[in-house]
Amino acid sequence: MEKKKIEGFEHIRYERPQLSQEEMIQRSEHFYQEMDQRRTVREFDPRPVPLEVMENIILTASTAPSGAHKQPWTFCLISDPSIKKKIRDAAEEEEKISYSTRMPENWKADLKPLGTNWEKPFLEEAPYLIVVFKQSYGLENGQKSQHYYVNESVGIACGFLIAAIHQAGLTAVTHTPSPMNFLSEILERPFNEKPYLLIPVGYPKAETYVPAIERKPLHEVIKRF
Ligand code: IYR
Repeated sequence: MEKKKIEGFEHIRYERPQLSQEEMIQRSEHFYQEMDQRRTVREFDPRPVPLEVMENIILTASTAPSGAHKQPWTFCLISDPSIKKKIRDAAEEEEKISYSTRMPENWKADLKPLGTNWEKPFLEEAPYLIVVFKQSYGLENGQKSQHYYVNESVGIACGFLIAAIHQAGLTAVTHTPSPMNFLSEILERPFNEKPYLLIPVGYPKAETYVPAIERKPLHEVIKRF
């Protein structure tokens, strides 16, 4: 591997294969078509998923860029049914209050087409739950260190995670119980970590239906200058 020091720090040569324009167009179109097939799925088949697949998905998420390369994330991977049950019970307790008193009517109206409610059977049905924690600061041997752009970094990593789940032929739901401090307690996470997203992963249940909703067309999401 070709190496060189820049301002005293080791660098390695980086190259990407040069693609022809046609190949770039074809590959970007193909990737877009593939990602456009992704749908949030809230009903899972209990069929087990190989652990290696889950590890690869998490490794992919962990390739995301992060502020000062601090990689301020922890992915808790849960398959233990008793922990899933604890999470479901705690999430439903919060969601019951959210749906009955915390969420305003317009919010609930916006969710009507998605058919969500306080009940979260997917937290027990999905073969795996991934709970993503953001590390607000680093903590090693009791020493604090600064992390930068933590929300941006962890958000990007979750995007990679969701893309990798889809690419593996699996489905997920991006679940955000609120508040979700119960996850820190159940999973006994240290003080520097805060729950960010809860993502059940698995095969979709046989005969799954998803809401007939559309994505914005190009002209609505792009402004050219
Ligand atoms: N956290 C709740 C409510 C909810 C909120 C939004 I914004 C969604 O897009 C979906 C659900 C729940 O998980 O049910």
